[in-house]
Amino acid sequence: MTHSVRDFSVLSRPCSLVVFLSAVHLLVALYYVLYSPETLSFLPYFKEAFSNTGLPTNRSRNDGMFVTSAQSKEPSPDETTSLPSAAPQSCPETPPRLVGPHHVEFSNPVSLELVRKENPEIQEGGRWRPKDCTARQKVAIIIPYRHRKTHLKYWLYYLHPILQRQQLDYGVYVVNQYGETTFNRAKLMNVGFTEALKQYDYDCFVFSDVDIVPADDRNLYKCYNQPRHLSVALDKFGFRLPYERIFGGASAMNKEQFTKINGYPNNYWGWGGEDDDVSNRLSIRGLSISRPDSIIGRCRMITHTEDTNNAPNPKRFDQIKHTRETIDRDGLSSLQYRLVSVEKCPLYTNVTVDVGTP
Ligand code: UD2
Ligand code: MN
Repeated sequence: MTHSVRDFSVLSRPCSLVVFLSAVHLLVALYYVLYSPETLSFLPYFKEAFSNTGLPTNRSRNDGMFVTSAQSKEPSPDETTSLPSAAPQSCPETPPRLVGPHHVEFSNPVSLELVRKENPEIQEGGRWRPKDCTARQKVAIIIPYRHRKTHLKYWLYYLHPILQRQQLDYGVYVVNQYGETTFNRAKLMNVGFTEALKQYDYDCFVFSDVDIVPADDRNLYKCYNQPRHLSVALDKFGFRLPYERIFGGASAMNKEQFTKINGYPNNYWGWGGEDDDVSNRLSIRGLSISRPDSIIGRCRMITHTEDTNNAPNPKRFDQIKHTRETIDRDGLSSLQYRLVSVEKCPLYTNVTVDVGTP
């Protein structure tokens, strides 16, 4: 008996060491389970599951609701459940799978089914992010739109693969002007900025016409230290800038740059002038325009005739003379619109908005 007791005491030291090490192991494992990025990325869904009373919805409507920019709610965390969760390392500065110049043509029609088939990773609402690295920027692409379905299909067909190769965490927002009143491209941009921020915490905004497609994927659709003009060498203009201060077509501004200029003006109805007003806003606020060179900046524009209800704005020449007086009172600060619907289509988010009349 004494002998066996002595035996146990010989064992007790290694045993307690084993128990101690197991406890440490358990605690470390528990820590990783609770605080790993995967678990954290599930938390919002747990929260939603416990707080949700109805069915999950991918469509929000507020017919008849009048929205001002001041009412825009806090950016919500990404609510798109099937996107890959953030990877630990950030994506390389230069995306590795770019192809450089590529062929762009608008002769054979493309269908949305084809675009979906060729881009199986795009999530509803036109959202995508890389799965093997964390994108350097969260980019909302804002497209002013009305009655240009054929152009939109080409745009989606060419741009989705390019934006994926550029490793951006991006979403496509088609801002569709409701009704048949005079078109207001600039106001649609302000609505796109405001509505995209309600969906996700974007830090960069690319504003692009629906008919412009880059012909070189090294032309990164992201933001830079200065506002970026992207469509610098358009076929329409003989592959060069028609004038130095041009900022129309496709351009990118981060949140800070865009709010610094108070966004786009809301009072340019019909064709023209609004892009030059933004260019004035940039120089008034001490910002300059950055651009890729004319090789990387090659773009194609789909040729088209004048749209109905978008005749040249006769007031534009006078308006662009007065940007200095209007910049503070006309823009994001005075934005008012009636949101008709926000619909998450498979390849883009369709924001339909009543912007009113002149
Ligand atoms: C030039 C500018 C453009 C804008 C416009 C004057 C370039 C390369 N482009 O383009 O940025 O400043 O002049 O407003 O400098 N849209 C519709 N439906 C309509 C009308 C317009 O969807 O009924 C949208 C669409 O995205 C279109 C954009 O507005 O691409 C600009 O209109 P545009 O294509 O008629 O103007 P454009 O080509 O002269
Ligand atoms: Mn055009």
